[in-house]
Amino acid sequence: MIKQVVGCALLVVLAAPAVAQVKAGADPARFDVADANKDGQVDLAEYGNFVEEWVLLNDADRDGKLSRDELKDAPNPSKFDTIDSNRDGFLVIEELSTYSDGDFAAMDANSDGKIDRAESAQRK
Ligand SMILES: [Ca+2]
Ligand SMILES: [Ca+2]
Ligand SMILES: [Ca+2]
Repeated sequence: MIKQVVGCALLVVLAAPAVAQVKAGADPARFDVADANKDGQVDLAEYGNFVEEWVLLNDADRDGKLSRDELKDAPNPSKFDTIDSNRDGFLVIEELSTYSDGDFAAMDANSDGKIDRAESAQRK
């Protein structure tokens, strides 16, 4: 519990300046938003930051967790159960990071540690 609170506070501090640049309703598939340094590729750090910002954008009640209700407009609601590894009905950043690391690896077709636009487009 304490770990979650600290993690959440840290996230707010780290991500606050960037959130204003991301449009509300952005989803993790938004390549251009995720590519923070605009080099045409999204590396794992950029992807991780993007996921963290995405959590903040969708966390309407600011409790550091995403409920099913907060994600009702998400593009793939069926993924909720896949990501919610402890089945408590909430997604925390740890669960999303675990999922997004796997997601990233799955998209990185040539395993160079970066996702380019073509690899992103092939995402199912
Ligand atoms: Ca980049
Ligand atoms: Ca929440
Ligand atoms: Ca959970």
